[in-house]
Amino acid sequence: MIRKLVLSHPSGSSAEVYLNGAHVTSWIPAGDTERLFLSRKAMLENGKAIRGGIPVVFPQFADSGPLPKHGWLRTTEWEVDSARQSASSVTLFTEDTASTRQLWPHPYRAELTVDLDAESIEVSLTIINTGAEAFSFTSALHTYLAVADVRRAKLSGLFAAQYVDKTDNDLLKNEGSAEVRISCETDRVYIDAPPTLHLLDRYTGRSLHITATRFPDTVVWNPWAEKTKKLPDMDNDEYLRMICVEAALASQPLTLPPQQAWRGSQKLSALQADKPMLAATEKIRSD
Ligand code: TA6
Repeated sequence: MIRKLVLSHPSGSSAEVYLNGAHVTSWIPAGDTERLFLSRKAMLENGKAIRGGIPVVFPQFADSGPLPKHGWLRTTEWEVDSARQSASSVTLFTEDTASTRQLWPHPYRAELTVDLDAESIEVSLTIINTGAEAFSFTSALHTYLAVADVRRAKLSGLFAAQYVDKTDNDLLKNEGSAEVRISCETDRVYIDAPPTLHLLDRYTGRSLHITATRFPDTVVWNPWAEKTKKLPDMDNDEYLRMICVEAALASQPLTLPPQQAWRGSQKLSALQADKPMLAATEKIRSD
């Protein structure tokens, strides 16, 4: 049976975390509605990757090497560290096994901590090299954010950042726009991106601050219509309801010496107070 934890904060905010993948699938800030996208067709089964929420990617981002795409932590059943669990916070962990060592011969411990506050959620991934030799890895928190209509969302903070355009032969480009908008298949790795971004859903007026720590890159992904049809765990129209803004360590692998730890995090903060003002401003601009 697939196991899920429910976190709740006295303010009324809540989050859900599946042990399969240490996968956050829901985040509802206080007085708000769902902020993470989860596909209607997501496979909520042990050993299956979940389409939506916050998949944990390690030790390989995407198909950048010989390992399974995005690694295996997203399909691994994690354990709860009961000494680090409260109503609004939890730490899960997983370690190497004989079968992971067959794929990748390195001992490790991964920990994922989810901290829920009234208007924010912070997800932190710690990788510990428990072996006697250094290893290199890439990683991401592959966050799927919910939007009412991705065509009316805009992501600010990436102006002038260099990115690898995976939909255009991996060409290196410069972001020329102050606001990234999605109007076709988008798959970009922004290299050494600014740590704080702002996502505005112009349809609802809701917005989010997205802050990454020690994940130097940002991945922006939307499969758009054609690719979505090929994804068995996503409905045809659902690409309109999501945008992935991923905290990533993707462009350059990180080398972790033996017995050392690396910790990276992504914090999402809901900006409800700005909502009426932003909605009004956006309405005036788009009229
Ligand atoms: O992070 C973007 C990406 O690497 C895309 O290229 C796309 O394939 C996406 O991840 C989803 O991958 P998945 O294996 O979950 O279908």
